[in-house]
Amino acid sequence: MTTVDGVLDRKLDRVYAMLAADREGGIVESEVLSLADNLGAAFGLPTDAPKVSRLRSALAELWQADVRHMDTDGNGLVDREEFIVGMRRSAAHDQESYLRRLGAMVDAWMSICDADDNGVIDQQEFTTMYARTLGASPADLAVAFAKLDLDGNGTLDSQEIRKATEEYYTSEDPEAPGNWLFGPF
Ligand SMILES: [Ca+2]
Ligand SMILES: [Ca+2]
Ligand SMILES: [Ca+2]
Repeated sequence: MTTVDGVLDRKLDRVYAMLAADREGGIVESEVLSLADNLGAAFGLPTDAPKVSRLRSALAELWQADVRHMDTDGNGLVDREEFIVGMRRSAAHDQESYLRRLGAMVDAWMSICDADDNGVIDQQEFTTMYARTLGASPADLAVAFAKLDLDGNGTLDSQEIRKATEEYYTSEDPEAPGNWLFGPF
């Protein structure tokens, strides 16, 4: 039994919870892909919108390359423990391509969030995303946004997002700003 106590384990556990939605017992491909539709819907986008399709493709690649191999007991579901162990194994096996796949997913996620299409995420877009998808409070999200906005210019650009993605999925540092990528940590 893997215990969820380290910083990285806690973060992976949160990703698991997002992917698992309300399903008991583990995650399946259709549910992972439906995350794209759900996020799009939060921004009023139809399921065939290009931004939604892009996120669905990135999630499908992540499923094919990483997640589907994690069902080690072969019961057709990737449960919490299989997911956390599997993500750590993917990172150890080939961190560069693992981070490339995660980066593509996070970029697609953020492009849905970039409602005014100016290429960066402002605080209002960030707050809208997580208030609608995670139900986080605006005050907590303001703190998260300030952590991720490394140069303090009021927007998150692709470099800041990429750095946060790398930290989120690899760092054990409890103070890493990237820990806040998916809202309050
Ligand atoms: Ca399983
Ligand atoms: Ca924007
Ligand atoms: Ca910035």
